[in-house]
Amino acid sequence: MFARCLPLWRSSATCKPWQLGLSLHHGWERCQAWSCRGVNTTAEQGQQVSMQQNQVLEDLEMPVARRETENLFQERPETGNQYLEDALLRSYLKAHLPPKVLEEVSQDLERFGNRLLTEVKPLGWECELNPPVFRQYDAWGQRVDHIITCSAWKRMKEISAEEGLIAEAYERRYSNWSRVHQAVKLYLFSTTSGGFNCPLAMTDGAAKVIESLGTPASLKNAFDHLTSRDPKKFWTSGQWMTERRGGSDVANGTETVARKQPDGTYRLYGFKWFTSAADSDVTLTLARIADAEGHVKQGSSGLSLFFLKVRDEDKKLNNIRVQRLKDKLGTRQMATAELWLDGAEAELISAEGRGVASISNMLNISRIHNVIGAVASMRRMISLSREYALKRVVFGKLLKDHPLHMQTIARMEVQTRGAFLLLMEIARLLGLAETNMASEQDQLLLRLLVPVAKLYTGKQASATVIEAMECFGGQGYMEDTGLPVIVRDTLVLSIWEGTTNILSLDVLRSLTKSQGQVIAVFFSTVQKKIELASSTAELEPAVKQMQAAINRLTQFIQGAGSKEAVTMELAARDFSYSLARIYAGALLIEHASRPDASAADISAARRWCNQELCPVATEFKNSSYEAEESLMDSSLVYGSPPSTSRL
Ligand code: UCC
Repeated sequence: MFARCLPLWRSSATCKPWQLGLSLHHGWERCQAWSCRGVNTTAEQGQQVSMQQNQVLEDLEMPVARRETENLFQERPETGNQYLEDALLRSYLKAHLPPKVLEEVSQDLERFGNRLLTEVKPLGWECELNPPVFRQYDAWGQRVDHIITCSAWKRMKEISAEEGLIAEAYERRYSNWSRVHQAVKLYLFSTTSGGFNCPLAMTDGAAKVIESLGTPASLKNAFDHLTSRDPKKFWTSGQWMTERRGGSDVANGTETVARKQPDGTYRLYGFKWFTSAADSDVTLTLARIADAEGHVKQGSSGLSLFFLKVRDEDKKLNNIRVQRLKDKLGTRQMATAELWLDGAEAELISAEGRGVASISNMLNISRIHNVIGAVASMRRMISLSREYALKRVVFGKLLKDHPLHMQTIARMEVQTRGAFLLLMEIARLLGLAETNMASEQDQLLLRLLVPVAKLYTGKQASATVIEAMECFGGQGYMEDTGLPVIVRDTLVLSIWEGTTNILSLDVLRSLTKSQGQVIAVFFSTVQKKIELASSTAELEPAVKQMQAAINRLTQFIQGAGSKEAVTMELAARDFSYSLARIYAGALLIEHASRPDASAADISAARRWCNQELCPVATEFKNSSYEAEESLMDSSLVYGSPPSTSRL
C-alpha cells in the first residue's frame, strides 16, 4: 500500500500549479485527486483551508514578474497564554490540587501567563541581544572588574521577586502543593526568562541549604533576602563548584583553601573556573580548611561548605578578581565567569568535612530546575511547531495536513508528556517532604527520581528541540527567529549540574546508600500506579508492556547482583534510562486512568509504552556489561587494545 502511495504522493508534492500554467484551484483539486487516501488531505479537510491559506496560494499564482519581491514570506508562529494553551498542565493540576488551591493557583497562572506574553517575553529577547559585558579597568587604569548586565536582565530579577518565584516554595501558603505551584511558574517562565532561570535555580538551592541547616541566626538575613518578594530586597545566589581540574570530580578537583581568621570567619584562596550568574549577590562554595601548619585534607572528607557575599556594602568585590567571562555556546544572556578568590571573606556553614553532603541539597534543587528547563524547552518548541503547522503551506496544503509532519510532532508530544509528568511527580514529592508529610518511601523515591529525571529529560530535551527546529525548515536555523536560542540554551541541560554519566552514578549512589530500598519503593510505586488502569480496557496493552518491563528489570537486578561491581557501573546509564522510561510510563498510565482522561492521554500512555522500556535488560542479555565487552569498548575507540601507559 505504502509503495503504491509513494509515487503518487511524490507527484502530488511536485504538483506546482503556477508552473503548469493551470488555474491554481483546479491544479489543487487535481493534486487532491491524485493523493492517496489517508495520506493527503481529504475534501473535508480541504474545506477547512483558511482564508489566510488562500491568500498565500493566490500570491503564489501571480506570475513571478509581477510580484514585488521574490523574498520568502512566512507567518511568524505566535503562541498565546502558555498556561491556557497547555492542556496537560491544566489537566494535571485539576487532577491533583485540592479545589480551593486549584482555583487560586489557576487564577495566578493565567495572570502570569498574560504577563509573560506582554512583559516578560520582550525582556527575554532583550537579554539575548544584550549579553553581559566585562569591563576590567576604568578609564583611569583602575582595576574595577565590572560585569555589566542589561536593564532587561535587572528587570527579570525584579519580576522574579514580584512573582515570588523563589518565595512561593518557602512561604508554603499552599502547604505541600506550594512546590508544584512554584515549579509550574518556573516552567512557564523558563524559555522567556532570558536565562534568568539559571540564577533562580541556584538561589532556590541556596535557600534550601540554609533552611536545611535550620536557618542559623547568621544566615537568617541572607535567607530573608533570597526568599523575598520585594524587588529591592531580593538576592540571587551563585553555586561555585567547578575548579580548573573539572566540575564532576569535585572531591578531587577542589583546590580552594580556607584560612581561619581570629574572629572565626574564613578567608578563601583559590580559582573558580566556572561560576554561573557571576553577578549574583551571594554564593555557596566548597573549600579545604587549612590547619595551623597550612596543611589541608584531600578528598571528599576534606571539603567544607562556605557562604559568602560577592560584594560588600559599597559594592566592592569581596577580594575577588574576575579573570574573564566564559564564551559559551548558549545561555549567553547570563554571565559565567572565571574568578580568583584572593582572601574572600566567608562563613563556614557545614560541619568540617561535610561540604559535599551539605551542598548536595543545593544540587538536588538545581537539578530539579534543570528538569523544569528541559520540559519547558520541549513544550515551547512543540507549541511553536504546532502553531507554525497551522500557518505554513507546503506542497499545496498546510503543514498540519501532512500526516508525516503530524506524526513527527506527535512523537515529540509523547516524549514531552512523559517528561512533564516526571517533573510534576518530583515537585509533588518535594512538597510533601518539605511539609513533613512525606513517608519514608516518598523520601526515598524523591532521592532516586531527581537524578533519574535530570539525566533523562536533559537528553530528551536536546533531541526534541533539534527535531522541533527541523519543523520550521530553514527558518528554524535562522538566528533572528529566536529558535536557535532555545536550542543552544537547551543543549547545556545534559551537561551542567552533572553530566548524564555522573547522574547515572548518582542513581547508583542512592541505591547503595539506601541498601537497595529505593528500588523496592520504585517497584511498589510503579505497580500501584499501573493497577489504576484495571478498568480502562484501552490501556491493557500498555499495562502488559509495563509488566513485562518490570519483570525484565527485576531479572536484571537479580542477575547483576551476582556480578562484579563493574557490571553495575557499566550498566548505570542504561539502568537509569530504564528507570526513567518505566516510571514515566507508570505516570502516563496513571494520568490516562482518570475518569475524565482524554483520548490523547490514553494514546500518549500507549505510545510511550511501545518503546523499549527496559534497555538495561536488553544490553545485559547482549553481555554488554561483561569485562571483555568493556575491553572491546576501548578497542573500538582506540582501534587496538589500549596500552595502559597511554590511558
Ligand atoms: O555549578 C554548576 C553550574 C551552575 C549553573 C546551574 C544552573 C542550573 C540551571 C538550571 C535551569 C535551567 S555546574 C556544577 C555541576 N557539578 C555537579 O553537579 C557535581 C557533579 N558531581 C557529583 O555530583 C559527584 O558525584 C559528587 C560531587 C557528589 C561526588 O562527590 P564525592 O564526595 O566523591 O561523593 P560521595 O563520597 O559519594 O558523597 C559524599 C556525601 C555522601 O553522604 P554521606 O557522607 O552521608 O554518606 C553522599 O550520600 O554526599 C552525599 N551525596 C548526596 N546526597 C552526594 N550526592 C548526593 C545527592 N545528589 N543527594 C544527596
